[in-house]
Formats: sequence, C-alpha cells, structure tokens
Amino acid sequence: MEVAHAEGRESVPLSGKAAKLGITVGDWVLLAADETIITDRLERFGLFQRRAAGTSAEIQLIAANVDTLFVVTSCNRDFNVARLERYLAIAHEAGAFPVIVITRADTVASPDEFVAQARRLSPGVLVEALDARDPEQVATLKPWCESGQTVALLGSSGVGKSTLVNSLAGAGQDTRQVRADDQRGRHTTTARSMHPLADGGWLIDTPGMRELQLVDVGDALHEVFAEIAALADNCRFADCRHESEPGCAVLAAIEAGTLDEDRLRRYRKLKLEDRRNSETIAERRSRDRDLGRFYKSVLAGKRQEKGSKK
Ligand SMILES: Nc1nc2c(ncn2[C@@H]2O[C@H](COP(=O)(O)OP(=O)(O)OP(=O)(O)O)[C@@H](O)[C@H]2O)c(=O)[nH]1
Ligand SMILES: [Mg+2]
Repeated sequence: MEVAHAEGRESVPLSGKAAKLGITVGDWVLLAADETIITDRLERFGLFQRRAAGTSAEIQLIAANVDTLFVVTSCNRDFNVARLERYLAIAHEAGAFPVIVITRADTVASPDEFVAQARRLSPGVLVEALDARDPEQVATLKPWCESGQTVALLGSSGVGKSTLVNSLAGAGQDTRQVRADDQRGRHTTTARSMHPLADGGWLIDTPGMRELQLVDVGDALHEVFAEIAALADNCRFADCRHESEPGCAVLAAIEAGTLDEDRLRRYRKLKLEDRRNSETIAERRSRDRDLGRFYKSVLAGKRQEKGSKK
C-alpha cells in the first residue's frame, strides 16, 4: 500500500500488525520512525463499505474519511434512480456529503430531465450535469475539492470517473470508450487510487462496481427516503410495515397520489437487503442452525407420523 506524507510517497507493506488494522484508502496512519512499517491507524470519521460481491458475508472496505461523495452516472442507459438511491444511502451512512454528477451532458439535447429526476431522490441533494472531459465545466465541482477535503468518486464502469479525476486533478488515469452496443464501460480502472489536487484537496478514483450491496446503513435509509420516514411517523402502529396495516399513513399517501408506489417498493427492497446483509456471520450461522433444527424436527415428526400409521 502506498502512504503519502509531507515529503512524498512511500510503499509500505500491509503485513504483520498493519494487516490487522483494517486499513483502507483514505485512512490516516502512523509510520515507525524509519517509515517502513505502519504502527497504527487513526480514528475515522466515516467509512464506505459494502458487502463483498458473491455469496460470502464478508464486508469490503471501500474508502475512509471521505468528506464528499461524487455519485457519478451518465445521461444514458446507466442512469437509474434505484442505483442512485443506493449510493445516496451509503454516502449518508459514511458521513459524506453526496453530489450527483451526471456526465455526458454533451450527448443529449438537454440534460434537464435527468437532473430533475435525480433532484427528486433526496431532499436538498445537489446535482450537476456536465461534460466530464471539459475542465471548464468540471470547474463547477471545485467548491467540494478545496484544501483539506477528500472526495471519492463512485459509479458504474464507463460513466467517466477517471475522466473527471483527470479534468480536476490533471491526473493520468487511463480511460476507455464504453461499448457501443450497450453503453457499458470496460472496467478500465482496476484499483482505488488517491490523487492530490492543486488546491490541497484529494480525489479518490475507484473501479466501476457491478454490485453495491448495502450493509449496516440503518438510519441512512430514513434520510434518503425522508418523505416516507415522515409519513411513517403518522402511522397508527409504531411498527407499521406499510403493507396492509390499518391507519397506515404511507399507504394513504399512495392512495392519494402524493407518494410514488415504486419509490416505496425500492425503499422496502433496500431495507430488507440491509437487514439481511447486516447480520453478522455468527448470526447467519445461528439462523442456519435454527433452520437446520427446524427441518430435523419436521422430519422427525413425519417419521413419527409414519410410525404411528403402521
Ligand atoms: N462525450 C462524453 N464522453 C465522456 C464523458 N465522460 C466520460 N466520457 C468518455 O467515456 C469513456 C469512459 O470514461 P472513464 O473515465 O474511463 O470511465 P470510468 O467511470 O473511469 O470507468 P471504469 O474505470 O471502467 O470504472 C471515455 O472514453 C471518456 O472519454 C462525457 O461527459 N462526455
Ligand atoms: Mg476509471
């Protein structure tokens, strides 16, 4: 792993004690006097994480101490409100201020409809549409990149994250054209990296993610879906699931046409996913064990039944 300090950069092994510190991009670390070993990790103010892709219950750390998250998408088929809500939730959970950056504004007659859809997703969320290749347009993002600020860019492959990093930081990140048939990227960036900005800030470029499973976002969903959370306060039952309970203010809003049914469906899906992924490995094993016992008892019951019939 590379560590940056006042005099430059140092490649330091992540072995021994350092391996146990769970260090990720954006962490502040202490180095031993000879600068060859990481001896400690400073307390973080925020952490991006996701459930690792695949079937394991492992958590993957994405970045730490991020002040602002640029959620990057494009004016094309990548634009997807459900995915944006997902990114907004992890931004809130990580204590980072989200800005939705919609690239390829130059490829459509007007990006207004994309911008309007993105603005509706969370109260007060900031949205910028631009041509990521044009440093002049990208300059609208500079207020978030000032001295002492760390900005991470997340989004699918091919949306222009590395292009933005190059326009903002003059970095030499590789970029490659998206596939013509489905507008998907080619996973050009394969590792996370930090780039210093002339004004003293830092940018974190990341590889496009195929899957961003939520884990431990809890209350962050209430922030992204603030209007649903506010309605839920008026439900008759405190534990209302907004499914068919009497006196449900959320269902009443759908009935009245003031809340979009799809939005509620997406909220429910993320809540369920978060609950499932936030189970620890131990909890999962214990649930599987309980289920195993249950199956056994059902089988035993069946055997007994058979026995008594004979
Ligand atoms: N016309 C246009 N092309 C863009 C824009 N932003 C990015 N591109 C192009 O889209 C392609 C993909 O951009 P990248 O910056 O490599 O995308 P990425 O998000 O870093 O992709 P991964 O590294 O695979 O995650 C490149 O050919 C860019 O030149 C934009 O705003 N307008
Ligand atoms: Mg890239």
